[in-house]
Amino acid sequence: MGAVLFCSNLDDPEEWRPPMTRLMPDLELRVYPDFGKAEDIDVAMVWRPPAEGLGQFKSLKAILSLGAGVDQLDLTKLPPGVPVARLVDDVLTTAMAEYCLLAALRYHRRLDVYERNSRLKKWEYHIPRPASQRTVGVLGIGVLGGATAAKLKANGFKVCGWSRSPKSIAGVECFSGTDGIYKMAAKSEIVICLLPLTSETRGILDKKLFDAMPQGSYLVNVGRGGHLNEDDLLPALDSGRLGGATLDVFQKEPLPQEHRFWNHPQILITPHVASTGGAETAAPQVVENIRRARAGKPLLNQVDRTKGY
Ligand code: NDP
Ligand code: OXD
Repeated sequence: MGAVLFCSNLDDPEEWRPPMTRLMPDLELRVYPDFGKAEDIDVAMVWRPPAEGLGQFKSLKAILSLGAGVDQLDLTKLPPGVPVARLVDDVLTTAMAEYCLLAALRYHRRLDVYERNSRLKKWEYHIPRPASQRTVGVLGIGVLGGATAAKLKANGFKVCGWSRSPKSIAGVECFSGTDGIYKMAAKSEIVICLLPLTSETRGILDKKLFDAMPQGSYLVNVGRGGHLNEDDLLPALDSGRLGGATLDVFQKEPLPQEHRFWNHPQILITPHVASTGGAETAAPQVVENIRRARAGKPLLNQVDRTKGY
């Protein structure tokens, strides 16, 4: 029986050990860098791989991401042929939909404006519009984008979505393909990015997209910092092309103290907390994947290493 490597600078292995051991009593969980003999390790649970990579673990049968995203693993540098799985967790999914609804409602009900006005003691009315007159566009309608679209819909918004493959989702106007994103943007007063970061989606939140959105629209980025062209955002906000941006993810995290985003009155920053998974709820799929890897079976939530998500 092999051992499982746990390697993360963000996650606490002692939160994972009890729920995993309950399901797999003979589990041997070894925490990086105290993993003993490298050849014992047959499964790696990682947020980011160690700096030297995972190449020394010659018996590796699976790499299990501790996140829903896998870009932080840099798939191109992982040992070839080893299957990679990501987390799909109801707690994480619900939290993400909740965050996106909150961000959309904040703009919809102009709380961003009232936050600024209250600091200026400014009494100014903005007559609310019904949510049914406001369209929210969701970039990426997979697990998280799909749940977010459903939550927005349930709260009365008109919802559009963009994905790589064409989709049909009741109550959501679906777009795909390279021109689909601009067609969707043209309708969307709030655009939420829930794409995975790949070579195709890097820098996708750029001037071209902002120019396609209605004047004064809002951006919510909960995908990855690499989706946003940072140099394009500030002129878009300063010119009024965009009315505001809610950013949870950044090219460099934590966001450096000197970064221009911190002081911008129309940017709301949250520290990559839009959603997190729970060890308790995610442990069953991780344990199932350890079993599957050892039995040579396909993994749950297996990533397509060629597509990058
Ligand atoms: P999924 O793989 O379930 O969904 C991804 C969606 O993006 C799919 O609809 C996919 O299209 C679409 N997509 C991918 N590439 C393209 C492309 N080139 N053009 C158009 N659409 C594309 O991922 P999740 O929903 O689970 O997660 C999305 C991302 O959310 C993660 O990768 C991660 O970066 C981020 N995240 C952020 C968190 C935070 O706290 N801020 C927490 C967790 C995740 P198709 O359906 O056709 O494949
Ligand atoms: C994830 C994240 O990918 O927290 O799970 O960003």
